[in-house]
Amino acid sequence: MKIHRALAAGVLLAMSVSAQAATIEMDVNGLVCAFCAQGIEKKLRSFASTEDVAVSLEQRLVAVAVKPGQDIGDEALRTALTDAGYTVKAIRRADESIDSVRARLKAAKP
Ligand SMILES: [Cu+2]
Repeated sequence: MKIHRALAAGVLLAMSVSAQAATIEMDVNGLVCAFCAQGIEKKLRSFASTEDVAVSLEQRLVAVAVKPGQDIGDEALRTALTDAGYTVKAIRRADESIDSVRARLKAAKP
C-alpha cells in the first residue's frame, strides 16, 4: 500500500511543476554501517539535481536536498538504491530544508 501511494505521489509530482519539494526523504532497509552510508551518499550525490545528502543509520533514513526547481524521480532514486543492494520502503517529499531534517535526526538520537 505504501509503495502504491509513493508511486502515485511520484506521478503527481512529475505532472505538476509547482509541487516540487526541497527535500526527498527515503526509508531504506539494509543500511547497517558507515560504509553503507558513505556509498549511498556518494551515489546520490552523483545526480545532477542533488544539492546535499544526509544519511541516518539509526533511523535508516536517507534525505536528499534537490537544487531549486529540480527534482529526482522516484524511479531513479529507487533504482540507484536497489542496484546498490538496499530496499527503499518509502519515499516522501517535503518542503523542508535538509538542515532541518539533520536537526530532527540529531534530536531523535538516543
Ligand atoms: Cu555497510
